[in-house]
Amino acid sequence: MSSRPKTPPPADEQQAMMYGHPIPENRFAVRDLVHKLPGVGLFDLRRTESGAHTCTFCGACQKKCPVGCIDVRRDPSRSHGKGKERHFAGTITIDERRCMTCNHCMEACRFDALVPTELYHEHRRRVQALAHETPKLSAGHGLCSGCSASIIVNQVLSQVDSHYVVSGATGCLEVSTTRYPYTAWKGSYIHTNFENAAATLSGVETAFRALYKRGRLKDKVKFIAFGGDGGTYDIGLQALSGAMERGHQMLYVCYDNGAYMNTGFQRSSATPHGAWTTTSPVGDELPGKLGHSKNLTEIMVAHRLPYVAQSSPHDPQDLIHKASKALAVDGPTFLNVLSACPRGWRTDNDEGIELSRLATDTCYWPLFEVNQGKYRLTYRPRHKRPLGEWLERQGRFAHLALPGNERMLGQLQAWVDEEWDLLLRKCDEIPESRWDEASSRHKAEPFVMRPRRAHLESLGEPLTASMTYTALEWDDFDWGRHSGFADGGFED
Ligand SMILES: Cc1ncc(C[n+]2csc(CCOP(=O)(O)OP(=O)(O)O)c2C)c(N)n1
Ligand code: SF4
Ligand code: SF4
Ligand code: SF4
Repeated sequence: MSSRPKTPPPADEQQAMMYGHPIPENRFAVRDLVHKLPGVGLFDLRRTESGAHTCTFCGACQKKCPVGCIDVRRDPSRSHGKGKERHFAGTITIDERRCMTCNHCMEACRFDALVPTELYHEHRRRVQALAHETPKLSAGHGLCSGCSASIIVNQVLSQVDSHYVVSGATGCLEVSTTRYPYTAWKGSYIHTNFENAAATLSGVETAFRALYKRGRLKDKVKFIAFGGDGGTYDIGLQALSGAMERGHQMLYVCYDNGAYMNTGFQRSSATPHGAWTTTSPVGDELPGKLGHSKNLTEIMVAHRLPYVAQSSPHDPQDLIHKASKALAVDGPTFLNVLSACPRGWRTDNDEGIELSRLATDTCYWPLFEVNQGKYRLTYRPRHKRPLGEWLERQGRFAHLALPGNERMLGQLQAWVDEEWDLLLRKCDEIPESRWDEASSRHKAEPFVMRPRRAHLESLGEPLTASMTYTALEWDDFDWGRHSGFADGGFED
């Protein structure tokens, strides 16, 4: 094995490896692009014959971008004329590195002002090729519809180009993808106990290292562990900490859905303050979970790992780039990824990706990385949204809108603001108070939380965990034929 830790190549070198040339750095103004970088970026502004651009800086493209990479600002002081002669001035800033070439911005533009360049088409071909590549987790697994866990696995494993061994901690992802005698995993997969995914993998990695040393193995193998927040923040923390401290070459991915979902929504130390779970019920005695969630990403940073990052599957460019960086390191790395759970969050199945974006736009779940100890924010929302916008869409928080719970809502918002400011300082970013005073709605006017009617109506009923199968289906199931239970197998 080579000496470790090995630094991943710088971002532009990685892009050069992927695309043959670096993607233009971070943010740029289309204005600048037109004048200074013709044909280099992904987008261009359409111009009339007289050379005037056709953009009205209306912001429709910004609203439609699912990953939030467009920032439009109209400059009224430089806009002039009337009716058809009206000319608008402003800036469009596009963070091209997170663009996933979905076309939504261009489809939203009524003036066909935003046009794709050749580079956009090339980039789109590559994104589509990646998406159409055979996923490493096959269809037909038993995860609920709308569960983000499988999306996370496929995005992370899309960056593995060698043999790999996955160790899966017991949890929804594990039980739903390995129902005996079937498996949804296309590579080597070890089912480990709830608490020891990292310990099992460190043993496997050590065994492979011994085989390399003796010359009995030549091919490189990647080692990746997946665990839910219960298996990572709580019960597997000791095994994880040990594996990271010993410096095993492995990437540990926590898919954080904020509770022990598989066993019927019990609170974990990742459960947000105020959330309903079956062990933090809402009633006369308790208003949901007491206390804020543990900051596991910071705990992993404190292990002085070469690479630690926080990401979310709604932004595939962010997650796959972080996975590729982490996998390039010959040492221990860690990714904490937000994972929407429609069952436990009490939402519709199709809301997970949108809610994940809202979690980053409210700064509940910031996207950042710590590369060789250096913090970098990888997404800064143009408008920091009030936390209530994320909470009101989830049934597990509906009670926070009831009279008497205002204090808890305020506490949650204050906690998010404090954590966000702390992170901004670590990342050497402008404090929120100076970012854009007018852009933070909750600072300008108090936010009133309005959960959906269905969420409010369900508050009166005792909320219980309901399993994927109905009781009838459980009874009908032929255990003897399909599982290990009948012949004395174990449940884990
Ligand atoms: C030592 C031990 N305690 C409890 C269990 C029961 N159990 C299996 S999965 C699970 C919840 C897993 O939660 P999490 O890790 O958050 O993953 P999720 O189900 O949310 O995907 C529990 C409590 C177990 N298998 N082993
Ligand atoms: S590119 Fe189109 S949608 Fe975007 S701000 Fe300009 S006119 Fe509006
Ligand atoms: S193509 Fe999609 S991801 Fe890229 S800027 Fe437009 S809306 Fe955003
Ligand atoms: S209960 Fe939640 S985490 Fe588990 S499979 Fe269903 S959606 Fe995914």
